[in-house]
Amino acid sequence: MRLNTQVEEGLPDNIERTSYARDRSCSIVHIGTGAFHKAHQAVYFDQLMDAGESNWMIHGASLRRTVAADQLNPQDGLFTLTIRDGVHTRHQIVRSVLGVIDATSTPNRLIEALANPKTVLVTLTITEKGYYMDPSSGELNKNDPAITSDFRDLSAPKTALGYLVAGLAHRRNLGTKPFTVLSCDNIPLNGQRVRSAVLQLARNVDTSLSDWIEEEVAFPSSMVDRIVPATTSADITELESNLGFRDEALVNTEPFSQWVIEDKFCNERPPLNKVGVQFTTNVEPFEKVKLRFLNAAHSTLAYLGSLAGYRYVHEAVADKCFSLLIDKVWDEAEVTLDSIKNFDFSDYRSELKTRFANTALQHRTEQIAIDGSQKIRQRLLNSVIDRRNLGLCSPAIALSVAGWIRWLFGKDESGREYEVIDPFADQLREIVDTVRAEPSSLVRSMIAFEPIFGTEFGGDSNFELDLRIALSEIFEHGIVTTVKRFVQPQD
Ligand code: CS2
Repeated sequence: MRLNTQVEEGLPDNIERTSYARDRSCSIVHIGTGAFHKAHQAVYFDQLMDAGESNWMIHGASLRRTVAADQLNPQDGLFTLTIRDGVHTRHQIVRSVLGVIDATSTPNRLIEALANPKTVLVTLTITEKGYYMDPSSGELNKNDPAITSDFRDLSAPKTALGYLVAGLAHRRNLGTKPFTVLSCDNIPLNGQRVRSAVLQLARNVDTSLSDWIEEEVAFPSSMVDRIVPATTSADITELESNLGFRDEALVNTEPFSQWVIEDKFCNERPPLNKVGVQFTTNVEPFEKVKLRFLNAAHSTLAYLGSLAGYRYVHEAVADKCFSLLIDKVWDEAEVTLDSIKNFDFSDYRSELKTRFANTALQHRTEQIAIDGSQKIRQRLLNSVIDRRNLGLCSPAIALSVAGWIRWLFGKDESGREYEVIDPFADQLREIVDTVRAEPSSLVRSMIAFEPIFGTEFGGDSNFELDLRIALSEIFEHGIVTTVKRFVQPQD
């Protein structure tokens, strides 16, 4: 029995769910209907409608794969959110997604939804690489085939950026107010970045369109936070045997959830403050804290932890030496952060440790390791740059970055091979294959890879030295001993 509206109506009361009538219109188009969206934005809008606000249903859309549509459409958009704190498990049916537009087969349907005057907000979770930007400079990668295709023709766009421009162009032609574009990805100043990319694409279509977008469209930045491990088939089977229905769109998450949004909308603003979302004039301090603490630690555990044989985040942080390493990475990051009113760094750090230790989440280190080239700049390298400006070096962060470089070898210390999933996998692999395990040349060649490192690290002999020391130690003694010696140098 597969979850759908009829099945949901017959579910016992102990399965939590909202009770508003779902036959209301959609004001939101969400591009990138994956697990994160389902466990985060979809839940906030579900609660918002349950709190009496109308018309905040979501049209999901996916651009690359049919999975989201295959999972959600036969279920009338319904899915179960399983929230695990390590002791208790709660199941909640989320009802705010109307269905998913499969743009791989029906691009026009997505353009129509974007052009529809009822759509007031377009949210995005397309992951870092979905923005086609150079991680170091934030510049649009105009040579990428998907972007060159969108530059040529926007009748069936290849990228989310292309869809935004196509949708906005229709609205302008029809005299319809534009929608707000709200990025929900882990990129610094995500609003400004998506705005600049959209303007570059639009300028190519027609400069009067880009002028209109520049004047009329709001691109607030936002900081999103909730840990959402990929769902496994075992999770789906377990839910079916516990609750009696099958849910192909199931997602698992933790109790924690946070969303901070820059208060800048050009069309109706959902009153999300009613359900715990914070609107602010400046998201940047929140973004930095999250990227440089939570995500920096995640990436550290992903590469070093996974290479050391830890499959899950909770296993890696249970290792005292890895936990101490995270403290050192955080100590280095903390001096680069602006203070936030009513926000205590040490409380946040200890809350993060508790979140990471959640054994019920089963958050795979290899899941976080994906697309490192798109992540390490904002999570790790930007702290190094800020510290250097303060006259400080960053040995703990260098060890974390060395873990990423070691990860690019595609084989761990026990000889197990794995795939390095990354848009730059081929180029990075070439660097690794050329210089192999010779730390000095390897570090120099990596630092010269401008899409990630920019030009800022070429003359930084301190960082280069720290990286070289860390890599040499890893090659000579292995990950576990290197981490141990780093956190307990006296041993
Ligand atoms: C993780 C994030 O996969 C990753 O790169 O670091 O998805 C992380 O779980 C979220 O940002 C938490 O909010």
